[in-house]
Amino acid sequence: MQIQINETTLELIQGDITQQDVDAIVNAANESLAAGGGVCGAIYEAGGREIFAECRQYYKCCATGEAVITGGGKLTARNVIHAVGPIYSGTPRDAELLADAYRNSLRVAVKDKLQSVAFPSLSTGIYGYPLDEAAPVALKAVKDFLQTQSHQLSLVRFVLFDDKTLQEFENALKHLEI
Ligand code: AR6
Repeated sequence: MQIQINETTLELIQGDITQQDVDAIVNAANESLAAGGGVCGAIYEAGGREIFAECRQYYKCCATGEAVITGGGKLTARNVIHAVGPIYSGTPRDAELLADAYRNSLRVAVKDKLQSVAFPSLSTGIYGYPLDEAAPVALKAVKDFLQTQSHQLSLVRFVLFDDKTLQEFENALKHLEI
């Protein structure tokens, strides 16, 4: 499923984030930028430890809602943007921090003049954010960024791992006000 927002295609697909041929994939990182499970573990496996060594070399940590960029190691993607989503707490702050993580990832991409970025569903795995709450926040944050910021992005893709995640995002995209 995809929609067009001015010059940018916003696309939802089911798949593995590590296999994407884009300028940057986004890692669902933790504040210490250490390798972990989920998306992080898959990036470590497919892209190699140098991605995380570069994290340690250039950045000590990354606060929740923020994002930093490294090279893509052995991945097809040229770069990895490490974004830290919130650990779900059930408070209104969750949605602000989740939106920040998406917005700041796109800001980093724009700063480096990247044209294509692929996101996983941040925070909805180990960090426990309910999918039906996270999907509309994620899509609105990206849509608002694309509509209000100056950028050169031609593609923003969400790569959703399983049927349920894809369905929640498709549902949220249908209800997104453009
Ligand atoms: N491609 C796309 N999506 C994936 C993949 C993949 N290869 N693998 C898992 N997902 P998570 P979080 C989905 O747990 O909740 C790490 O240890 C997964 O099904 O990766 O932000 C970090 O180091 C879920 O829908 O990220 C942090 O400590 C979504 O990606 C912590 O987990 C996010 O799941 C971050 O937790």
